[in-house]
Amino acid sequence: MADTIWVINGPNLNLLGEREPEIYGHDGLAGLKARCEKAAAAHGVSLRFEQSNHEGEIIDWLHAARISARGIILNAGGYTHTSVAIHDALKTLKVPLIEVHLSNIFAREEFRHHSYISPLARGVICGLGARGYELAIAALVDG
Ligand code: CA2
Repeated sequence: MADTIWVINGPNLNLLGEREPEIYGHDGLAGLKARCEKAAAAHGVSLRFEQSNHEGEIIDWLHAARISARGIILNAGGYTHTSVAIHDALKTLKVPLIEVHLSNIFAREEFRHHSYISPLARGVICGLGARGYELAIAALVDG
């Protein structure tokens, strides 16, 4: 478990590849998962990759990972900009957190510029698409 990196994806990311490819790219969630698994294997760590449209399920995964994971990569989707409940769960983490977004949230609407996640993250990567997840895995392995 201490060698497991959790990748947690929030609402609507199950629709990746189906709409707005100019923002989110052409790859679907399965392709993103495959890239993360390949990166984790190359670094000798195991990976748990999840997606949910439900805030409580995301919080349950954060609780499950909060002490024993190698680290957590979180793309909370739209909850990034709204969720005090996810912010509160992140406050209890004993392991490093990296916030990732496929798109550059600062080049988009003003309401995407604020994140309830960023103050609790070791680092934030946005605008690099799936590459951002691979970089986050490398950063967690580096420690
Ligand atoms: O850029 C990101 O990764 C986001 O976290 C994606 C969220 C958005 O609310 C954040 O501001 C930035 C939305 C994910 C929606 O994903 C879709 C994928 C395909 C089609 C429609 C939505």
